[in-house]
Amino acid sequence: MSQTIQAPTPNVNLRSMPGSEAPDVTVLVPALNEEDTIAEVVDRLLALPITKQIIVIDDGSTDKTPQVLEKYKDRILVLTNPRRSGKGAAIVKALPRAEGKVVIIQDADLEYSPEEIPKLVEPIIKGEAAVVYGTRFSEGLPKSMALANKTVNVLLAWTVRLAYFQGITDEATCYKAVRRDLLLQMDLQCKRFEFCPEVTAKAVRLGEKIKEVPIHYEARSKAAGKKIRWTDAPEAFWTLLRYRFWRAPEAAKSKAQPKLNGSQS
Ligand SMILES: Nc1nc2c(ncn2[C@@H]2O[C@H](COP(=O)(O)OP(=O)(O)OP(=O)(O)O)[C@@H](O)[C@H]2O)c(=O)[nH]1
Ligand SMILES: [Mg+2]
Repeated sequence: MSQTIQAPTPNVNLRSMPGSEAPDVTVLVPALNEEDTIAEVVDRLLALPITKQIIVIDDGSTDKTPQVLEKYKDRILVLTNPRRSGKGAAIVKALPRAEGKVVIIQDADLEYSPEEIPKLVEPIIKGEAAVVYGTRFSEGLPKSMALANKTVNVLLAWTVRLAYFQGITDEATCYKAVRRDLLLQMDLQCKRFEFCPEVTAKAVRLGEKIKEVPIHYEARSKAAGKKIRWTDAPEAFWTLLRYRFWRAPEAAKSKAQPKLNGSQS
């Protein structure tokens, strides 16, 4: 969290500018009461050396998050909900506005470092993968992560291995990069933190292999603003099992969409 912030560069490929081309990446930033970190998150995203569109979804924050976002409105898209609807619902709301070839989620709390985004989206832009997850567990369990979270994360990864035959190590990572057309094809129904297992389940059921890339992770505590609760864990397992053993209608569709380095724009 103490990384140097580079000077923001203009977001030259933001699609709102007439005549500009589609950005490579859309970064979706769900934010609920993140006044301490949202400015640094946006600054570091703006500084990334990739063509990107940044969409922040503020869900009726009652702290200074809306005021902080005000000064970025010429460079990013800010969507505002009058009241809290959940991380998943916020992402679903923003998806129709996403114009990047790849969509990635960036939490607004700096547990994840925005500078890692280029290496996560690269395999998708090159057409080598459609779904890339940043894994926090490539070198064991992060020391900063609470024991309960470690346990749930390990069990979630094992559920995916056993039920979906995908050898991933980190199912619940925030850093999920997905080709936009594939994400739209999933017709996501999530409201809260079950965004993660729904994407995992539907990606596999749509025939994709999830590629993992190692990332750094610095966990924050509940006192520092973490909103996810242990009560979100049963929902995550249930979502994985539901989409595995009860047929997801979207998963029946064929993989009709071309790869990025095909005709996709
Ligand atoms: N828009 C919106 N964002 C939310 C909501 N709840 C949480 N968030 C945001 O979602 C991100 C993740 O929330 P955290 O509380 O840090 O939970 P986490 O354990 O990091 O969750 P995951 O990233 O899903 O593993 C943060 O940027 C929050 O501000 C919500 O109801 N609406
Ligand atoms: Mg977080």
